[in-house]
Amino acid sequence: MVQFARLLKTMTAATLLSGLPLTVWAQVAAPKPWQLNLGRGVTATSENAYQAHMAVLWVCVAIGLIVFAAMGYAIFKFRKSKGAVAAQFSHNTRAEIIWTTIPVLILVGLAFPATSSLMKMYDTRDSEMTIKVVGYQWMWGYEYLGEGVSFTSRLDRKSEMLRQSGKKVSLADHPDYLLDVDNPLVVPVNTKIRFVITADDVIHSWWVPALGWKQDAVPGIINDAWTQIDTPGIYRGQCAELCGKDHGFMPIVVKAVPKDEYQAWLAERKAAAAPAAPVSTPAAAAAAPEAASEIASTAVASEG
Ligand SMILES: [Cu+2]
Repeated sequence: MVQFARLLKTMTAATLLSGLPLTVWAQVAAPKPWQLNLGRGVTATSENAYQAHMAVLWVCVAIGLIVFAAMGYAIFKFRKSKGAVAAQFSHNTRAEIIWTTIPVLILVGLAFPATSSLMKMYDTRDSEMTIKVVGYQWMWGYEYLGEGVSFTSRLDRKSEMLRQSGKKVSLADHPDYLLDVDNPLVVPVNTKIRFVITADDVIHSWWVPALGWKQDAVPGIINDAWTQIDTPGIYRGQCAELCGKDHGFMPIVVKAVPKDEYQAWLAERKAAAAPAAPVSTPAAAAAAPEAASEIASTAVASEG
């Protein structure tokens, strides 16, 4: 029994030690070849998801170590060649209470941080700007609500040409093959941005892993989500809902830039925006009256 206690102590120490270099495993936003762990992302949402994932991982590691060590110990210690005789009881109320209560407590303990993260994830209040995202077969439409700026974003020409060529594409041909677009979504850093997401034809899903969420784009329905990126950079993603033959060829590129750079870009875009057709669908306008009225008031303002 003393041996077993010592074993447990060693295992606990090993588990704690292995838990220490969490930061060593920190990942940058873009996935690396042979990356094993979940990426850390660049938003509070992705950080929460990462921490929840690591907490669950280490709980599983600890349970795994305890269970397999106890099993190994029992197999070795109570082996037949040592004359061990199996016990014949079939019920033990105390053991049953223990092995029900402990897992319930572990699950409740894990549910608390997960639930609070989920609640934060769905809280789109106090956002400073809104971008409407519309999924099309097979590209994305972006509209900066109230700014009169909208455009479509589709697979870049170089990826398209390489893909049509039928050759085996290497990193040297295109470092961001199938993950680059003609018009990236430009957003300011340190700004809470609300996204309203819908689709025009079939269900798509807007997914940029570094932001820590994905959201379905469903025709006739407006889903919303938010993000706040603190590190300038380029973050890439893809459509994450099988949407037809070119599902794999409608990537997403988010370019997060400092606020003044964003304002300059927006001004340039506004100036260049000879009246481009807004990427509005009747369904979207019906489901988001405040968005529609915002567009209407912008239109009135620009007419007057
Ligand atoms: Cu799609």
